[in-house]
Amino acid sequence: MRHAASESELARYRRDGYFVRESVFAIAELERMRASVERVHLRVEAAAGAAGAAPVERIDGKRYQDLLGSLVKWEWQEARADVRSMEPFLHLDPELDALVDDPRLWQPATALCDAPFLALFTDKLNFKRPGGAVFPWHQDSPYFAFDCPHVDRLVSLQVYLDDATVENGCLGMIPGSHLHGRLPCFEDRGRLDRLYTDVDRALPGAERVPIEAPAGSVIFFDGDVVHGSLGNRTRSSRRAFVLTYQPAGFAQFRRPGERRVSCAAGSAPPAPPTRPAPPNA
Ligand SMILES: O=C(O)CCC(=O)C(=O)O
Repeated sequence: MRHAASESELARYRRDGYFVRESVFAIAELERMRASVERVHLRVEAAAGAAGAAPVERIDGKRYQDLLGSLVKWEWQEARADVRSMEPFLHLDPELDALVDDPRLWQPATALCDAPFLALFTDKLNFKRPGGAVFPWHQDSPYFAFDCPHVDRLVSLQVYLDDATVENGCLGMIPGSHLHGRLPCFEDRGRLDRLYTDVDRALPGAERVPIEAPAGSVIFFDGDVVHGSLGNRTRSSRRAFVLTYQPAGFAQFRRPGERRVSCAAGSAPPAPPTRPAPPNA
């Protein structure tokens, strides 16, 4: 498999809980993806304004809404009509959906999931518009564990659609935090805010590494690694999407049925090696 994770990437994943591949997607591909995600944003805005739209629900003071088969989280500031994130989103655009089958994304994940064939677990689109709020430190596994008995076999990846810097709120990681399993959260903080990791208590003095990387870079990460991001202090968006893979044979998290990764000819995992015959057979 041409795009499989290398030994050094696997070692880094085991040690730090993540590794980064820079500039996996070319500019022309990114332009198409950006256009697609902006079309999705426009559709969500239109759906929110349509008669009969599902009501906005407030959880821990933040706005959530079920629109177009997606759980939409609006930007935290009350006056903003920007989507902060939405899960899932691939069902709204066939070109984006085809990314699930892109060998540059699924092939590195096979060894990380310890499975030769994969399916999609969930997909999420994050728009971090100018002024967009922080994403507090958290692990994904406590959230996935609500509806997944094999949470330790999930692997996520984030694709940057724009150059990501500290100023525009790139993803940040706490290397090695996955080795501690599920970490203490803020149990006194509401329904969803309680899922954020209490880093100062759980990992005092831990190093927090900003993942600055060009658009088109991909970060592969473990569900237990603590990650988050700062607010966007620039005048342009920092958009990204996250895919989470699982071994084949399981249904999706927030969509019905299995979405199996399709291995196109030439990109399928190799057949297991045939054992040499014993010398005197
Ligand atoms: O993109 C970000 O700012 C953080 C995203 C994230 O951690 C998540 O969606 O769980």
